[in-house]
Amino acid sequence: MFQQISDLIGRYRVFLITAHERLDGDALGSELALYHLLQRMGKEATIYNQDGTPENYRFLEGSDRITNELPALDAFDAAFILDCSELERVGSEAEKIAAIPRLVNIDHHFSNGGFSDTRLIDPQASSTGELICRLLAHMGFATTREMATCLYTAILTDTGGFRYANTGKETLLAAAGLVADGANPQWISENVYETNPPARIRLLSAVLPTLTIDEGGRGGSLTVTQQALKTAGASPDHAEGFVDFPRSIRGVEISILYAELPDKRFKLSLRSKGNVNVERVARVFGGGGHINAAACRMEGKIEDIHRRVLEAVRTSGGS
Ligand SMILES: [Mn+2]
Repeated sequence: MFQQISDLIGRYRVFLITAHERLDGDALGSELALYHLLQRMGKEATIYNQDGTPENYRFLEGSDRITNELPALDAFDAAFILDCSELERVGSEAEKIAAIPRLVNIDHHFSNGGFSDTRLIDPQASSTGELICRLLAHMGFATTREMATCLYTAILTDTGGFRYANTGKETLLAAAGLVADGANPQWISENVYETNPPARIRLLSAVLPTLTIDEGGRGGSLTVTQQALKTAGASPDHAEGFVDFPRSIRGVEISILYAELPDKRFKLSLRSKGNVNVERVARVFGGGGHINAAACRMEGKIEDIHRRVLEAVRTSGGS
């Protein structure tokens, strides 16, 4: 796998790099590390993402050169599709990107079915960033400080700050290698985790009083209303990650974030711990997702919605 990818990089010249919609640190860090590698090898590389780069990742070198407008695709020899288990994950331009003559998929999701001929897939890896580290080692290419910073960010964020079950010995060794190559853990963590805009914290303070704890302490929820957004001078993006607050409470296994949409409907984000399946709960209301993370949309008054969701948790959630 490594050799195939390294041969392909050697043989061709113009590369597209892309990743999934709703970007995270792994997607961006992996894209930018690969971008820096290709540039240093004298190749032409363009990063295209459907969605914009979240503010807290704009410290990564090269992030200002990412485009959100699909470039003319006939110029590309090959495309790297990073951190995607399916090609569709890149967003609405997936079909056009699929027409690039060679696709290379680097990914670590369990559900990856192998949509490209050339691929590097290992569900045991913590992150796509960790796989790029292995690729660099195989190619014998020195990791520069900027590449190390991007890859450390990828691994840091996909392991939830080295806390999740995917944090293993290999992960920590890879991270240690990146620190040796110039990544600064404290500076990176500060940029990723401690650069909240004040509006986000104002929104949090408006939202925390809506906390509910139900089902004998197993279920927790928060509600973001349009009014709260207005009061805090915040945008819906600022509530990203709020669903983790109820989930962080001792004993809570299912966490729900209700976000009111301008059309009065609610967008639900559901998270769970361990074997508790929130995908089945979301499916009851026409949504979907994974065992531990799912979403759906519902209409009605928040009290009624909450009651219906708890009922669904009782009948279809749980382990
Ligand atoms: Mn990832």
